[in-house]
Amino acid sequence: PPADSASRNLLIDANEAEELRREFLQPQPSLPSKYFYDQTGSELFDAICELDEYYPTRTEASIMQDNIDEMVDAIGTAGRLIEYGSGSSLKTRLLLDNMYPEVAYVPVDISGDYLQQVADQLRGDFPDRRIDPIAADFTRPFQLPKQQHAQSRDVVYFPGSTIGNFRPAAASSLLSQMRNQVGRGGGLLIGFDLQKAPAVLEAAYDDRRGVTALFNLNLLRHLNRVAGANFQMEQYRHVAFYNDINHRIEMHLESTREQRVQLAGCSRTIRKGERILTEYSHKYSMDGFTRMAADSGWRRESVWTDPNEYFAVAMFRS
Ligand code: AVI
Repeated sequence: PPADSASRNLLIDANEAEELRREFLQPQPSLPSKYFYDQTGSELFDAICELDEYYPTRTEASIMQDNIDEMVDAIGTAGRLIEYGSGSSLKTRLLLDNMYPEVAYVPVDISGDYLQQVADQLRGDFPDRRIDPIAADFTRPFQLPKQQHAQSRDVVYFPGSTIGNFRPAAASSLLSQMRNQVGRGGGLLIGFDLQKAPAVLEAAYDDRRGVTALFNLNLLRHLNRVAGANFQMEQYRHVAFYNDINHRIEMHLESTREQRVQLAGCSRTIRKGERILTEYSHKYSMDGFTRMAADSGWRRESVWTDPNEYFAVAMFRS
């Protein structure tokens, strides 16, 4: 079949190739944000987190630091902390150091080898803590092993304002999936970015040193490598702006000339000045987020923020 032959020699599977073609061939072309994160992209993202302008990472870390006692009490004395998209688990070390000893840690990540490596390291560093990794794509329903004790509770941990990178409908369905996973009485500890002055937001996504621009452009290089694309990186420029109707940062790559692009077995013309959408990063109000979570079956129990009210970490109960 044409789709399969077109996908031959690609380092992505047929579903991913299909998703790429679907998004790229829309009247407003877009590319899935997950392709930011190859080795180079992950390193660039780490560099973004260190930038003066990029406040979310350090603000969330300080909120955690300042309220860790209340947070571990809200998680509870027994059960599991299930982290969606755990990656290096670096930000979770504070919780691992402080949570009640009967709370197991369940990192969930799509990259199985890396997950095992991280889990081994954590077992060495936290020898008294149960570490039960699960290799899964958390954007699709996945099975958790049954809890051993009836009194134990499951709490999903979803830090980093990653929820903001999902479109509203997908964010809602992810929140519902989490609710179904933990069942009645379960918890959700989640970080989300708050609405603020557009100038602060735009600086965070278009930094002076151009690290975010490189991060955005690297997506093209990644697709050239894994998806048979022929993007000319030097013919695109990074564009990031705040859309204050939809309350989101939008990142695009704008073509500086007309060109024909091949990708995953399809091709299209990109006009001079045309933009390819690469990411949304939604910014919420406290009430707006609480309402969205409520519609997915979550009641807010506590919320912690920083003195500027730039970022929030909230605990919900189902
Ligand atoms: C991973 N995610 C929460 C980041 C964000 O802020 O939306 C990704 C990012 N994009 C550009 N800078 C950072």
